[in-house]
Amino acid sequence: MTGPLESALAELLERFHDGQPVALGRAISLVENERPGFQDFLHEVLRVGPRAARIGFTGPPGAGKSSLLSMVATNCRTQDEQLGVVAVDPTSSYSGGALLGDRIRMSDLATDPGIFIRSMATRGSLGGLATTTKEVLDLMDAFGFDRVLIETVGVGQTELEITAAADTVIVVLVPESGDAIQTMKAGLMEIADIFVVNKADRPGADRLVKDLRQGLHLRAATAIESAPAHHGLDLARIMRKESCEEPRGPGWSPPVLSTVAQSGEGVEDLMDTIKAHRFWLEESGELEERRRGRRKVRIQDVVDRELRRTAWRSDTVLAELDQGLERIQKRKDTPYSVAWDILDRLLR
Ligand SMILES: Nc1nc2c(ncn2[C@@H]2O[C@H](COP(=O)(O)OP(=O)(O)OP(=O)(O)O)[C@@H](O)[C@H]2O)c(=O)[nH]1
Ligand SMILES: [Mg+2]
Repeated sequence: MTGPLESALAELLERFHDGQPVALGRAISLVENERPGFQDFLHEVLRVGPRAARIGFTGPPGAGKSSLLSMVATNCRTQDEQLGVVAVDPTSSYSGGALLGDRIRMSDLATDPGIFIRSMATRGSLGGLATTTKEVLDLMDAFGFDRVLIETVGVGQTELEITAAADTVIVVLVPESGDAIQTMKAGLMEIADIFVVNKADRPGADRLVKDLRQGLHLRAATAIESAPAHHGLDLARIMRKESCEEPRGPGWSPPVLSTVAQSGEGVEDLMDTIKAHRFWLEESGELEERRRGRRKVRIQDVVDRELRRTAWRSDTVLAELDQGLERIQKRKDTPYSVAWDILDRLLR
């Protein structure tokens, strides 16, 4: 681990630093498939950055995440920004281009050489997949895009975790996706920096906007009231953020916008809000704090992954597991005692 790169990877790294999209594509495959040396490669890549503004779009299926992302991307392209786009599909077993013209309505973007689009499936397997996706985001970031846009369907823990890899999280809701209470229950309230009620051309949109605003108000009030009892530190942070004398500036309360992604209505407002949030992130120190939090999680993730790998690829451990099963059968052991023996050997 973290030794010198093997020559093929060193060459790939050179082309990656050179800004060749083909090299980025290869690097992503290397990481996605966890091929030998992928972590050494990431180690080299992460020596710089992060630099890109990362914007995540999440929300229920069909809310218009892709449509909105396309609008935002098109808008950024008029400023001549270079963009990376990652679309995460939690249900599909396909990966790569298979998703593109199909579920993800971004075909207009796909032909623009200033945009690099990658679709990934999370395949629903256990563990590690969110980490891989976040590593792909790091690759996109390090490649030098001005912005990296991420789309995930907000359905589960993995997707929320991936969303946390964005600096600005946009939660896209629609009148059909249920009321504000459901949104709170789904954990979307906690992660949103900006709420967008899309499909504002349909009935019920105004109502949802109103309810969301009310819900956010209530939540903010309760957070401050209940903070001293359980979260002394959090309260200190909130107070500090709200004090005018502090250099860190005031906190951010998620605005609720409405859009019609198809026609582009409200997209300009959204762009302004994204910029305002970026400004706040940088000025308040929150950006650095979020990045620090992400680094911590990454260290933990890599340790977890390596422990798992080391364990289940070791012949000794596998033999011990087999012998343990025999002993359990003879009532001399339990799964716990066998597990402890294995851990003992690993960590010795
Ligand atoms: N009426 C109306 N339809 C919209 C609007 N925005 C998107 N749609 C339509 O809603 C459907 C879903 O849009 P997508 O952008 O694919 O939604 P998504 O959230 O990316 O969907 P998944 O990735 O499949 O979860 C498409 O048929 C869009 O044309 C809108 O503002 N109003
Ligand atoms: Mg989509």
